[in-house]
Amino acid sequence: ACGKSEDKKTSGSTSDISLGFAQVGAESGWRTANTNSIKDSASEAGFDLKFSDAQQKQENQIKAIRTFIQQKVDVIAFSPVVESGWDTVLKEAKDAGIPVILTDRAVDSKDESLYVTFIGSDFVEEGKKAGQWLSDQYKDASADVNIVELQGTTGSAPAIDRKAGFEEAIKGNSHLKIIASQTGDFTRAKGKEVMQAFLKANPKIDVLYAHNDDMALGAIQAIEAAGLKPGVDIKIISVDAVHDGMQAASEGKINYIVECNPLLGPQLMDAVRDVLAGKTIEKRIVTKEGTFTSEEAKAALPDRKY
Ligand code: GYE
Repeated sequence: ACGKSEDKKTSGSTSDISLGFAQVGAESGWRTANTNSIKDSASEAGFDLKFSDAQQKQENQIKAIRTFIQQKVDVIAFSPVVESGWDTVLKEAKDAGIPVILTDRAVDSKDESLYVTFIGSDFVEEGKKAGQWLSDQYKDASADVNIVELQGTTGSAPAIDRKAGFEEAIKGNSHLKIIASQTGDFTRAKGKEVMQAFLKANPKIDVLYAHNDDMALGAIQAIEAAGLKPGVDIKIISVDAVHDGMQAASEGKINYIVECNPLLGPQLMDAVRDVLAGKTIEKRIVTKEGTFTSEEAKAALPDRKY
C-alpha cells in the first residue's frame, strides 16, 4: 500500500500530518486550559495544527470545518458548540475522506459513521455528582430548599446533560426545588447578570447550581453586591474545577465542585495517530475525573496544573 496515511505511518515522521481543530471559543477558564492543552500536545506531536476559534457560534464552526475540507487536512477535530445541526457538514467531511474526531462535546447525529470517536467527559454523571452531594447535604431537611440554576450554553451537550443528571439525582428529595433556571452561556459576565435577576425576583434562594465555575464566579460577585455571603447564605455548587473556581472553593465561597478535565490534547493526538495508522479506535473515550469540597479544594490547589 502506498496511500497517504500509510506513508506517514511507515516514515516515522509526523511533521507532515495536518490537523484542523474548530474550537468553541474562549468563554471560560476551562476553555483556555483546553485550548492550551490542544496547542501544546499538537506541537509536541509535531503536527501542523490549523486552529480556529468560533466565538461560540455554530455557523463559524461550520465555516471552519469547510475550510479544513478545502485545505485537505488529514484529520478534523472539533468541539461542537451545540449538539444538533451537524449532519450536512459531517457528511461533506466523510465524502472528502477526512476522518472527524469529536472532543469535549457530543453531537446528536444518528449516523455514527460520521465521526471516528468522541473523547470527553460524561456530563450526565457530572450533574448527578452535583445533585447527589446536595441531596446528602439536605437529607434531613424539613422545609423547602430553593435552588436556582445557571445553565450553560443553550443546546450544548454539557448544559443539557448537567441539567438532566442533576434533576435525576435530586428527585428523590421532595424538599429540593429548582425555582429558577436560565442560561448564563458559560461566561462570568452572564453568570453575574442572571444571578442579579434571580436575586431580584426571588426573596429566598438557598442554593445555586452553576453548570461551570465561571458562571459561579460571576454569580458570587452579584451575591456579594447584594450583601449576602456566598457559600454561607447561599450554598454554591459548580462544575469544572479550574484554578479560579478552586480558589473560591478554598475560601469557602463555593461549597462543592465537580471536576471536568480540560486536558484532552494528549488523548486527541493519540487518536489522530491511530486513525491515520488505520487502527480501530473506541467509539467513546471517557475522561476520568473527581469532586472537591472546600477543604479538598484547599489541599489540591497548590498542585493543580490549570
Ligand atoms: O464546562 C465550560 C466550558 O464543554 C465541558 O464548556 C465544556 C464546558 C465547560 O465553557 O466551562
